Amino acid sequence: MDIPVSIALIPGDGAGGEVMAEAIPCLEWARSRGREVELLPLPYGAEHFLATGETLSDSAFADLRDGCDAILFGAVGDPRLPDGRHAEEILLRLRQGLDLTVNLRPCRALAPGPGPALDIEVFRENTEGPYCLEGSTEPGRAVDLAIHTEPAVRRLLEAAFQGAAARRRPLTLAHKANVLKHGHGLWLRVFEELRKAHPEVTARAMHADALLCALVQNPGAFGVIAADNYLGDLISDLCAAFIGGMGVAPSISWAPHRPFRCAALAEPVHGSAPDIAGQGRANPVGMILSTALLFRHLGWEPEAGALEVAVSDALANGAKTRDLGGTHSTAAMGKAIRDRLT
Ligand code: GGG
Repeated sequence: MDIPVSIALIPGDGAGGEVMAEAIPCLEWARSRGREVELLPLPYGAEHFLATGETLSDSAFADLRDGCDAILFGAVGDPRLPDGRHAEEILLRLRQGLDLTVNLRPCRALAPGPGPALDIEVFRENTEGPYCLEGSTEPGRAVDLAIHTEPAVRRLLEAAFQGAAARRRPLTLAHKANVLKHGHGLWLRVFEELRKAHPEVTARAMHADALLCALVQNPGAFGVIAADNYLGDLISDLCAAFIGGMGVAPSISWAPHRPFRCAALAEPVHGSAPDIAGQGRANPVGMILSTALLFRHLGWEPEAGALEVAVSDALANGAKTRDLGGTHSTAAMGKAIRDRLT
């Protein structure tokens, strides 16, 4: 018998809980097909912090790091906690503490449409850049440090080159090395080295501003885009708009060098959406497609593909939440997708 895969479930805040409720039956469906999986629901988020004072304690982090194989995450962010500290101490700590360098945000047309089929994968570095949380606020002056280290840059770019080679897609590096000479200079140097080592990949580097302009004008011309944490965040959010918005955009982060047992975290791109949370209006597609990415990461390709087909088929047959112009509730959308799983 296989050793069960242990997956921690952290719904987090707001709409995170509602979309997680639609992902859990997909995990149970995989189990019903013989996948050995153990689910570990965990309470971390605003409600837990307000009740206990705990965001993610050192021992809770260590339990996750050493005791599970992957995390399925909803969203963090709560208007009652406007400084966002709990979000940093939970989500950024998991991304950085588990060294989840590679954040993949695929962006594919979900249902057939009139235009050219969109098929972009953004590889975003996930632990460094200006999101390293180092800086200061002084009277009249504020500093956010952006740190880029060669091992993380190299891991991200290696993954992007491998992704581009596997899917025979062109690779574009987004950078601003004309201004950010040190950090993005490092990105350009490593990119150039890997470009020579991967002659099978058509690869080019572009200034991010020119790239964004070209992306809006002709998204079909792009395949894989690699970027640092900040640019990757923004570029992938723009890409999400091409396929229906943040509600449908999935992501998975992983540590290719596997420093710990827990080496992956899948989550929708969207946040906790406090404006619609608790109303059954959140779109579960981003969360369910993130679950599919997790299945693929675990080597469960048949289940990953079936889930993606079920989402496309549900959308193509008119099942849509309000953000896509439909009337389905979160639960009805989740059911429409699950009904297509055999
Ligand atoms: N699943 C991604 C996530 O939770 N990101 C955090 C975030 O964007 N929080 C802001 C918010 O929820 O408004």
